[in-house]
Amino acid sequence: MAKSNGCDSCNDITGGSTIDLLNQDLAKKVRTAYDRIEDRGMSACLFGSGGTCCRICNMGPCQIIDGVEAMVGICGATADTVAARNFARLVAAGTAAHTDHAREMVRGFIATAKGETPHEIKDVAKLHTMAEVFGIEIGDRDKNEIALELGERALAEFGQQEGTVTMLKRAPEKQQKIWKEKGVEPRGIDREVVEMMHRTHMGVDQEYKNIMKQAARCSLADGWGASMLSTELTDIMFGTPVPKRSIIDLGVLRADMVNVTVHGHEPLLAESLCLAAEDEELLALAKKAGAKGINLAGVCCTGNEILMRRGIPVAGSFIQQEMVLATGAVEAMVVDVQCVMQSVAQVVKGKHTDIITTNYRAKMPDAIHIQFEEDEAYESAKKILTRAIGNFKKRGDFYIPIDKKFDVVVGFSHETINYMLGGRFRQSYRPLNDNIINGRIRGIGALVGCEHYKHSDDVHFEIAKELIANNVLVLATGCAAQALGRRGMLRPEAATEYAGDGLREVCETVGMPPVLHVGSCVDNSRLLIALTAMVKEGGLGDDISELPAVGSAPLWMSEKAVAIGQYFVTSGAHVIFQDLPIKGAKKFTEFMLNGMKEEYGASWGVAETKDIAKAMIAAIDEKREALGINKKQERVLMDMAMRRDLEAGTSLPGMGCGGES
Ligand code: NFS
Ligand code: SF4
Repeated sequence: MAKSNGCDSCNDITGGSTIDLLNQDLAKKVRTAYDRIEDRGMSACLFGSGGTCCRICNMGPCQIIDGVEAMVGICGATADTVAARNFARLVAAGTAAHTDHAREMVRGFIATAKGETPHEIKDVAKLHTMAEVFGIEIGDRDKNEIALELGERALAEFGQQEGTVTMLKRAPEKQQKIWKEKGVEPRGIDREVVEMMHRTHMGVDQEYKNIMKQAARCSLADGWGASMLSTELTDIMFGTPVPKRSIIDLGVLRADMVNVTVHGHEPLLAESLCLAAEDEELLALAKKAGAKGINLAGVCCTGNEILMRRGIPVAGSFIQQEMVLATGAVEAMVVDVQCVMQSVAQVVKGKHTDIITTNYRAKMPDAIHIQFEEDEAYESAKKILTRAIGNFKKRGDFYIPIDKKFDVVVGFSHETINYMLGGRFRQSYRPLNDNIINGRIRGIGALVGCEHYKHSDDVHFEIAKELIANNVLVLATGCAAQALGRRGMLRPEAATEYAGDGLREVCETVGMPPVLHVGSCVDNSRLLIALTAMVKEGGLGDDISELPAVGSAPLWMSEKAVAIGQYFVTSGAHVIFQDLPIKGAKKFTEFMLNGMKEEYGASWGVAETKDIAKAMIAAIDEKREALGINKKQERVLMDMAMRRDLEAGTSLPGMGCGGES
């Protein structure tokens, strides 16, 4: 990490504790992605970043220059075709990642319903809601029986060949009509990924709009299919998130405990580790090794999953995964799938830390593998923790930053938002819609997705600051949410410090932060449900495209972020990224940035990070204008009835408890 001082990004890193760590000798020896970016010393290939490099057949690779006749592909493919194919393949890969994650969660759910895991069906109310969505009889049936039927129906959606994915019908009716008319309703989840890969094979679909039609269908199979199944069934099994206080910071590692970080995405293993970390036998073993106990901490989206549901602290986000290990204080980093850098196994060379892979799909050189079996979940978890405890005595020099920890309040599932804003006795989105209509809240801005080493770490913070100062309520997921947590934006106090008058008034009355942590990346499906609830509540138009709501993944890096962006656009929500690999193809770019609007009521947008907040606010104002609610209003104080309604939601179960465990 020698470059911690030279590079823009590192100078801004987060809450002070990363800088603090980087200044320690032991961390200076570690090479990170920042160093690798500097060492590469070359800028990205223009064809690759413009979307016009094709290597899908062996006559290529072909680098296409739009408008130059001699520079089409050997097969004659144009820039528009190639860029659309490449983009569509990003959507397919992102969808595949969410899909495979979701499939594992559904399989775990079925095993749980059969009593084969240490978990149980926790949220019976949500089980019943989902049973209704799937048309499953509830009556006085046992919860496990209903869950088993739901699980099997859900699993069948992956391989379904005809019909439509069930949860599409949760969308606003107008939205559903648009999808039907355009012929983009997903038939089955896996089918749409396979068809996307087929259509982008050499010599198949050669019309960029038609390619993007399948990309739209594929992305809906992610958002309203796989991701939504994953979120809902995981909630039923592990509990729907309610507000919890916790911490997101490197400093959550403990000097006197066995530190085990969970990194990846599928929370089945992490939940088992949470249970096993309280096992008497293991605690005795830890004590014998000289530790006070076992300290679990999250990284990336597994971190988000157990943060949201259990209040377990997060040690670091995507860009911090190497730094978490650079502390020298981690006995084991347990990884499963997605967003795990190959470098983590190199960072721990010469340290006592084990990198433990747990999923047969994702092995790493220089790591050890302990396969996680869901029917032996507890035993697998114990095996992993036993290994970590064995490492504690071998810990050498370490450094855990201790200052600048911000508390975070997390757990803003759709249900929590409903409850919190609607009040205990009248759960609804009415007060939210009313506050948008009366202008206290200007609109909704979703900040989602990854972090990126090529950009400064305060990008999310600066965007959120500008949004909330302009009374835009921010909903955050993924690593973006963690970045905001590190900067103190997930505290109720942030409303007083940063929010505009209207938003501040609402936040202070309810006691909520101006930036709500909604969950992991698969939990972007919660945003679809929240937006739908706003439409159904009335007063803000008939479909998602009329809502003053806009999304951005300012620092996207993974294909999953593109799949997410695509399903939001196809669902009617405008989405702004900092760049997209499309600019080498003129007609295709025009279609993505404008043409899609005619089809789905929303399009992609591109803006430099410093302009993203402005672009988001402009998009919100455009919707407010169209709804006729953009009048500049006098600030109206809430009347007593309204205040009572809002206050009814303040004392939530779980609020203020949880925390460091
Ligand atoms: Ni989302 Fe979450 Fe993070 Fe990006 Fe990776 S962990 S699934 S893909 S980097 S937000
Ligand atoms: Fe080149 Fe066409 Fe083959 Fe792509 S499909 S690599 S453009 S020949």
